[in-house]
Amino acid sequence: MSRLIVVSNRVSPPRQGAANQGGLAVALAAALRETDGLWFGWSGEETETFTGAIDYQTSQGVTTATIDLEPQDTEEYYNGYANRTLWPLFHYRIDLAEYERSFAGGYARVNARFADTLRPLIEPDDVVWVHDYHLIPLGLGLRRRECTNRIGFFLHIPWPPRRLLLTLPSHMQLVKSLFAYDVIGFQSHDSMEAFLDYVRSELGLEVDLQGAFHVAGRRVTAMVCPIGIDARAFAEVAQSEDALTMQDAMRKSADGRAMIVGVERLDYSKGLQERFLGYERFLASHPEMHEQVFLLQIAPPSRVDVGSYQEIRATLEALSGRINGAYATADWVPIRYVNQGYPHARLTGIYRAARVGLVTPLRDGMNLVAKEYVAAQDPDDPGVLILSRFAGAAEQLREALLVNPHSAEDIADAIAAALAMPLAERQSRWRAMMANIERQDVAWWMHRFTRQLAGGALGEPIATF
Ligand code: GDG
Repeated sequence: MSRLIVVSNRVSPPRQGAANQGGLAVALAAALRETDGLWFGWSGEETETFTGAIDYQTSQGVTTATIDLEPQDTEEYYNGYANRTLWPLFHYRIDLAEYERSFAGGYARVNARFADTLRPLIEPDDVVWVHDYHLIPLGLGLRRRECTNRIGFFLHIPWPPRRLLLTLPSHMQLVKSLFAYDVIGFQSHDSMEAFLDYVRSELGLEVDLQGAFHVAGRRVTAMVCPIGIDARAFAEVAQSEDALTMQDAMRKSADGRAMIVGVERLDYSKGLQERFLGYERFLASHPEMHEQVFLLQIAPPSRVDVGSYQEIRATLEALSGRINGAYATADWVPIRYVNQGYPHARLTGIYRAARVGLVTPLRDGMNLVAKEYVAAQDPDDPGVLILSRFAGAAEQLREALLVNPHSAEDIADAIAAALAMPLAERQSRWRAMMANIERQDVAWWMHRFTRQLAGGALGEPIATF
């Protein structure tokens, strides 16, 4: 088996007390351990002048190699091109996308720094797996440094429609740089089709039935590879003491009222504003449900240096204040809006105590919260998942109540339907979703991608299409 080198903007080495670890980090750590591999990325630290010095650390059998970046890199590459240009554009928000040459320059510079530092670490039989929108040109950078290894790329966020991508000044350069990879993985058919549409329409390339095309004498394969969670570990944590204590505390605090839960980083792509408006509509059209229900929205702040994130925070504060002001009574607050994060096990207990999981991103590559909510449920008395049809997860979780997150009425109707859903229907929907989540878990995702990257067959098709 070849040695695996994983490259991502940030690395998350395994920590003591794996309960707090994300499923992705755990799955990658397993593969890295198995192949004696390496995880390469930015340390998250700044240095005045870039040196390319590599900090190696080994923790629980996984070796990480990280580099520090300059403050200007952080500003132009990370806060700039990654989070002010590509993130909004790829989430269909060209109104928020900032096209600055300095950002594009910083992105190219940091990707070249990654390539310079990483290249000497790659040995002839290694397989390299690059992650996410921060590092799209890295594969090309490695090829230019005479790297002939198998190199794959996985995009965690959506790929935007061609007509939106055309607004990016250097769109063609960005797309062509992807052709340096042997395999390009997407979360959903929707994303892969958008990418292939560009490849066909803008570049006139022919794509075969396997999603492969030939360019400059090389074969490039696009594939759908939806990421999953560590479903078994998640269900176990959901029954841990910490989780059950939290579930119990939430039940007591709910005092007989049905809890609806939302959990996400505070990000405009997650549709929080639209969700609050949908819930407000539900309250307006269902006076009989007042004091019977409440929404717990957990939204830890993220990317606080970016202006659009400060704005969405202010908007949500105003909106939750307005809704609570209009509907609250002496002993009932309709929205509990919380800006802090919770440890993993306690979060799982919160999912389990919630009658409804409300997951309504306007666009999302996959959305793991939807899968986590389902995996945490009590099989005998499961809650109902309301899911945006614009999350990648909607291609797999067909038995959720699928909604258009832009429609307040759609959200309001789905909340009413979820709260009224009979036990037998909740159970049968839950079983179907859970079967999918267990089968196509994070290990399945990793093997599907690495098998394709190693040149093997794709294995079982993706279920429920
Ligand atoms: C990107 C793509 C894709 C959140 N609050 C707390 C907490 N979380 C955890 C959740 C979940 C994770 O963060 C969020 O994952 P998502 O998938 O929902 O969203 P992004 O962060 O936007 O991730 C996305 C993903 O990459 C993977 O490919 O699915 O589409 O945008 O695991 O549980 N965890 C804890 N406390 C919190 O308060 N412990």
